[in-house]
Amino acid sequence: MTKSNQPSNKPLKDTYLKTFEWMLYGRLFEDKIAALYRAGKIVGGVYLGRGQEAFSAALGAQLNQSKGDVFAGLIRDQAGRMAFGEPLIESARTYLGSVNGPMKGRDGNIHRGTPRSGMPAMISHLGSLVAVVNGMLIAKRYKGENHCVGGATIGDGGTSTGAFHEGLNQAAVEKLPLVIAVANNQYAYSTPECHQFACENLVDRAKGYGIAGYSIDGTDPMECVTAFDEAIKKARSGEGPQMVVGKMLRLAGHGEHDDARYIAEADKKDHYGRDCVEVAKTQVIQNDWLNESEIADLVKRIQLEIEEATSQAQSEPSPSPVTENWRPLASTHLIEGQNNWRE
Ligand SMILES: Cc1ncc(C[n+]2csc(CCOP(=O)(O)OP(=O)(O)O)c2C)c(N)n1
Ligand SMILES: [Mg+2]
Repeated sequence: MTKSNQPSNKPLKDTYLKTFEWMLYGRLFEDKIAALYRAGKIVGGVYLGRGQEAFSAALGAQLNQSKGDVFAGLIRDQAGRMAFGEPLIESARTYLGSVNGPMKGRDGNIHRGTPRSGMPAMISHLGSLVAVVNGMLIAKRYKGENHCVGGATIGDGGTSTGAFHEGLNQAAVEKLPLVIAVANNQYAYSTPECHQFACENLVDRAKGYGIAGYSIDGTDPMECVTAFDEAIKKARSGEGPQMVVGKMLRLAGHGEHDDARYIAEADKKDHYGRDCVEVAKTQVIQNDWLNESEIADLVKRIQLEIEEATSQAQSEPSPSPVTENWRPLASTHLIEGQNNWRE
């Protein structure tokens, strides 16, 4: 972290281990999904959060669904979604087009959501989700629910959109409890960061909005846990929006259809090219929180759960082209008196 923004509190072992576990879930589930995609079993696109699990899970794991918090993730946030509370089976059902999934088999990858449990469905138009989270937080404020925090993620490229600017400005003016997590993975598809922004560090923008900013190493899970701990606490206590900028490298293509040959070898060998999951394993061992065989057992247990969830989702039916009404999910029950929306 930059010195002026050094977090004052030490990460709790429990929070770290919870984050580590969700990082593993995210990584191992996406490895399986990528394999199924290459095997032709997934119809939609597949976009991985490889290399960003620490940043994503540290936010999702420290937001609290039962306190009314909100988590709005994007395409690199499998780990964060699971950490926030999305059941593994629902992720599997969405990718595999099961009619039993939250999107009833209509989505195919990452536009899933359960707004009433604090997770708005992802909007692909980058920056737009910030205003959605603002709206959810303003609604909670009107209802007197004053201690909820909204976490929203965005990539380096997404911070250049008008919607991002408008959303951040509104959050700042309204002093909303928004934690905006900017994952600077140095590329927006194939566009490198030197063609994205001219400021030295994206956190410099926080000053312009009049909000708090943190600049952290997104490949360091310990730093991710401590920074989001502090940012969430400050947002919850009424200090207004908090911008956490994490630097890392996207360790995959933009999607699994992209071989990312444009990423320079020098970037891969750089400090930020390291794998946060490997860093986390080293940190848990160094702290004597888990040993290698305990980590191996954890990996095995998670892999087994993933195999069960993906097998179950594959055994479930797709939506029927004949009997499915194909109306928007949010209005289907209003039109037909059915409660098709899960929440
Ligand atoms: C407003 C808008 N413009 C363009 C796109 C197309 N698009 C989808 S992902 C992407 C790259 C995003 O880069 P970044 O924000 O850095 O996120 P990353 O993919 O690196 O996680 C682009 C340009 C979009 N979805 N929305
Ligand atoms: Mg990017």
